[in-house]
Amino acid sequence: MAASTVSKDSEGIYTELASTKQDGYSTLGHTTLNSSRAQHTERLCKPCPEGWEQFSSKCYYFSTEGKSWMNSHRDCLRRGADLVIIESDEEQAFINKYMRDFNWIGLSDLETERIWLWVDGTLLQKNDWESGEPDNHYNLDSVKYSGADCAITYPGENVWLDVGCHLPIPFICETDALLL
Ligand SMILES: [Ca+2]
Ligand SMILES: [Ca+2]
Repeated sequence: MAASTVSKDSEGIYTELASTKQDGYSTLGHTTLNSSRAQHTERLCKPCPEGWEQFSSKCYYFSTEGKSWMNSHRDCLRRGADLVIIESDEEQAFINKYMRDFNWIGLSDLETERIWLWVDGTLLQKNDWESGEPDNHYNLDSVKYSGADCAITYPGENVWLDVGCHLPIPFICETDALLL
């Protein structure tokens, strides 16, 4: 009889503990899961990071600071992006809406003169050069310099120029948007 009582008591205590634990885990589990889901959903609902603009399935960052083409390229890479690759009139029109002045784009003939490559290594096909450009020259303070291997754009049509890569100019980064 004594053994049976102990057994019942033990069982009773064990059951009670297990039930408390289950409730505790259950509550904790739901709370954690729900708040984690809420945060996840909030992040995914914004296709572009704070301070970036969306066009189609891409996000664009318009710098306010001027840097050399190479440092602009590095800056974009650090942001998980690269300098913008302009593939359509629609994309150029979108960029024009946000661009205030000259901006670097991801186009250069640094490797081989007159062979214009985008930063992803593709050869320039459709182009938007200003009349007479690219001419491997640029003007600065009314002086004409030779050696222009990096491309800039400004708002409008036929708006690309080749200028000296070292000039401190604002830039545009582009990366994929988070789309569901
Ligand atoms: Ca050149
Ligand atoms: Ca030029």
